[in-house]
Amino acid sequence: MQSSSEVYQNFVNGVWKTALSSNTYQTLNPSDFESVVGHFQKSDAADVNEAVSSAKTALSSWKKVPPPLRAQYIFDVYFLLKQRNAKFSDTITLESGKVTRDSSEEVKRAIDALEFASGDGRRLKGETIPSEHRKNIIYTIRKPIGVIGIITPWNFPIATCVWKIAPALVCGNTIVLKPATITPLTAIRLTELFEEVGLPKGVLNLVTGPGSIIGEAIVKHPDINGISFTGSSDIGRQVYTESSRQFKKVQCEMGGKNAVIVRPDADSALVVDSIVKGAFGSAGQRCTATSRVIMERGSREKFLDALLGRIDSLKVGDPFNPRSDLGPISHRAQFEKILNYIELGKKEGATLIKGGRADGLEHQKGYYIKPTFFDEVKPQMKIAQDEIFGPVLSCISAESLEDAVKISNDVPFGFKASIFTSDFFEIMNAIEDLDVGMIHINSPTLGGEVQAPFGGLKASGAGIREQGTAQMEFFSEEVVVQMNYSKKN
Ligand code: UN1
Repeated sequence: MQSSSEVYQNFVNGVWKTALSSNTYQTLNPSDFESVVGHFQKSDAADVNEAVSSAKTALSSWKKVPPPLRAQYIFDVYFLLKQRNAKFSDTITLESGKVTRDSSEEVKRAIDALEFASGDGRRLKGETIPSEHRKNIIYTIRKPIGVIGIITPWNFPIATCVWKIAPALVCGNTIVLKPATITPLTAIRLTELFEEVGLPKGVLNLVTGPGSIIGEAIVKHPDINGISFTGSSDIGRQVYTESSRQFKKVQCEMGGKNAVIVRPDADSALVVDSIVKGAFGSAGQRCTATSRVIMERGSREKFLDALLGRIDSLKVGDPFNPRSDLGPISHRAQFEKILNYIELGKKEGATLIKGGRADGLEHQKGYYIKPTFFDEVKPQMKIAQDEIFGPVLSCISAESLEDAVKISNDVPFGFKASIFTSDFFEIMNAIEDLDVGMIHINSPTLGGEVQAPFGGLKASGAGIREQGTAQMEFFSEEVVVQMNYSKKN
């Protein structure tokens, strides 16, 4: 693949411009790390200050635009993105390494999020509440929070941007967006769509650069009133702590260590298909990925052979090749982290059945890792406790449903869990006892639908959920009005 010498800019106050320092950095194609995707602004706190002041100025008129008219811009972007799905999907594949099937599924998710949020312009409702006083009425209205800092991850370069930006704008906020350092191009292309539909200047600003500098500058900035963050639990903790210290409204969507519990009666084909999708889709780089499978020893024969056979049939390779099931890992640091975990798993005494670094010719210039399967994993091993964020699946044995639920719960994370069975009583008990934000019955741990709230418990999520009706709750403040029309107190 050819290197690009194109230089991309920040978007501040409706203008594409270079960082004040004039510094840039480059990103690399993860399936061919000798080729440059583009050159991006290496912004610092001064650029963040400028973007925040532009967003602050734009806020006073943007918040007066009636919500259904604000939502019209979202609707217009929805139409553009629908037409350009394939182009966006290619950009995602180029900079993140996701196979095109996964990329276009992600774009579809962004389209759904735009559709859902644009309807919210006509539904930004409050409520009326009876008063204990005669001739008094209480009602609530929804006001914007103000300037929102949006910080997004590299594994979902468009969907996470969209499902934060769209409701934030409908609620009347203005935005400073900081996309992931290694996948800024998709966010730039998305910002161009908002420019194309004529979003007023200063309402959406974008700055690119290192999280340690501009992410921190955004979180600390006194004129930023709310933060919506998606990323690791380690960074999320810092974002949450600093934001709370300043009484900013904050939501953090973070890591997972999601388990699939397979009961002896489960349908084998469904189990295998769901685990393979969950563990190896997007090369396991999703907070909703399946990283543990928990089953009873007596069930192993029924499921394991079929599962290992399916894993063998997965093709690792060029993410633009429609036959590839797994593309490369998105960047070097993540690639090395995953390989280190594979080494650690062996040292901890787990049995590596298959996987590790891919070694074919076509893999030489990319960060490719084969679907990796560890057997005989003990629940307290690091590979069963830490979020690896790669195509690594651990198989853990349980004695009973109760034991399986306990193992599923006994990790720092609480994003998702799946259970496969047709037994009504087991299903109901699992739903009651699983400590996660999202539970799947007979379906993979992956994903979510934009009209449902999305997020986890414990180290997986903090603050009000994203998506669903929760998104309007997060991106607006509910203000109470009490009116007395009795002419006395
Ligand atoms: C999904 O897995 O369907 O970081 C979406 C993540 C999430 C987005 C996940 N914020 O993986």
